[in-house]
Amino acid sequence: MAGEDKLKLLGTWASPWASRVKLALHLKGLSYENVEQDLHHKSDLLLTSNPVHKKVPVLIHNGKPICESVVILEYIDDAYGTEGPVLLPVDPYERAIARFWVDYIDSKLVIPWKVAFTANREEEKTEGIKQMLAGVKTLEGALKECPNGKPFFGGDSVGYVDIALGGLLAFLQGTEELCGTKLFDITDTPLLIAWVQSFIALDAAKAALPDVDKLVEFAKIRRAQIAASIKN
Ligand SMILES: N[C@@H](CCC(=O)N[C@@H](CS)C(=O)NCC(=O)O)C(=O)O
Repeated sequence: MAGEDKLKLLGTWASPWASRVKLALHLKGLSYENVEQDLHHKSDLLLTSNPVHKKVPVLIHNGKPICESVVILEYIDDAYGTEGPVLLPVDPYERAIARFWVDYIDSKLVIPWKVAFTANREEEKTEGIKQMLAGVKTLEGALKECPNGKPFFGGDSVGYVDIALGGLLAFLQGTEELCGTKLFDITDTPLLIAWVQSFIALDAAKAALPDVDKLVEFAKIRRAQIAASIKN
């Protein structure tokens, strides 16, 4: 894959889904061009690369676009299997289990997170947080099932589930700050607390994840914009 191999990422700094892709690229040690997108004025490159959803992230590999963060993660693993760590388990059953948990993260954590992170109404925020706390507790159970107390869902090293959750990490921490609720708690989720510490210590996480304070400021502005658009 060396030589003329070219990777271009269309993303935004405040996208948890783009963060997933960045994490995978850094973990694999792949160099890429990061092309920051303005989602209020979508570029022709974004519109032609993702004509169906018109969303980031899009990974363009030698001119060919791949869309949807989890599809991109699997593509990176398929296309660069021999470079860096393998993200998805090799065993078909283990692969299926990893895919199950990524789907769980996207449906049971991401959807209520969007509500909690952007809602202006207190009841909406509370409901979003309640659902997230339930989701986080279930993930704690999943981590407990991992053999021999390994630090990551992927075992000794970071895998597909870790990247899917890790891409959200700064956003979950920002939500804790914005909503004044601890999502990861030493009593209820001690394994996830340890997971967070192991994850943020990774060079890939340092390179790929956005600054939490910057995200919180960004979310406050977004909330104000949403509130103003509801009033008008
Ligand atoms: N399911 C998609 C979600 C991507 C997504 O929602 N991207 C947002 C940015 S965080 C976006 O591009 N929004 C622009 C829009 O909705 O017009 C994935 O996993 O890649």
